[in-house]
Amino acid sequence: MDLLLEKLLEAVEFGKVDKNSPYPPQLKGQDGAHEHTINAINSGIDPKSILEDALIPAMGRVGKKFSENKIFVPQMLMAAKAMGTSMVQLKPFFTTGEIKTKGTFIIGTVKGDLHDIGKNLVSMMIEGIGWTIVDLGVDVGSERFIEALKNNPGAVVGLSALLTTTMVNMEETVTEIRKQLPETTIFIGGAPVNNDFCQKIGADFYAPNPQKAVENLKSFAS
Ligand code: B12
Repeated sequence: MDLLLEKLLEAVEFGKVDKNSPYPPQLKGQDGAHEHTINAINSGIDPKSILEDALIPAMGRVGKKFSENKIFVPQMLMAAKAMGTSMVQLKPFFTTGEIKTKGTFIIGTVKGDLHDIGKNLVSMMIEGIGWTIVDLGVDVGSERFIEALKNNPGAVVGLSALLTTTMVNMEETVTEIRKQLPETTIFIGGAPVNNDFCQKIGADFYAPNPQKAVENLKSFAS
């Protein structure tokens, strides 16, 4: 792998946000995710490769260490912060798509769940193919999804869940949307969900990553 990407992966994995950030002590004074991302972009590395070969694997490593009790929530938060710093630099590359909007995509992380990195990535990519994004944020209950759908007739909605314990809230949200606005097209995503779950709860599309979501959206909306 390119050395710049390796350095970026390490910075995100260990939660080194930028050069001035004192955390983690072993990387004090060294460049962080901010600088490595800018260097990678300036050296011509494809932003898609920055995302797929450095940032996403870094979060994968963080998750593995967390599940093995090798790190704890504060370290996970610092890694998320470092990833967010990189994403700020990458966003312009994923959102320079067509100017004319193709439709409105409402997105949120379901009630009880505070994870938003995946949701933000999906938003960025969908915005990049010309859709208007209404981002409801995290910990979003069914009533807020429904309110947003009523305010944006015909919009597509995307639900994200990262915890097995919040999958039930995703199901509840889909059920409520089906009751009140049965024609709505519903996308779901997030690490613990899959196609079987999508069918079981009556959502329309499951996508394991933003690329698949974009493909589904293009085929469905064309
Ligand atoms: C970073 C992180 C955190 C950060 C979140 C910061 C933030 N701003 O998001 C913090 C520290 C806050 C956190 C907290 C917790 N976390 Co956490 N977290 C993670 C971690 C390491 C990475 C998640 C991530 O961002 N992945 C990278 C992104 C890019 O991937 P993604 O989210 O899966 O999204 C992709 C796809 O799923 C898909 N997608 C996602 N959403 C959507 C939506 C749509 C519509 C579509 C189409 C696609 C799609 O596209 C995305 C891009 O490819 C994961 C481990 C892991 N590897 O997943 C644990 C993990 C999810 N967390 C876990 C846990 C247990 C917790 C806590 C309960 C810990 C605690 N004891 O407090 C709390 C819960 C807080 C809450 N109420 O939500 C567990 C969940 C276990 C489970 N199965 O339920 C995991 C799996 C870690 C582990 N191995 O145990 N966490």
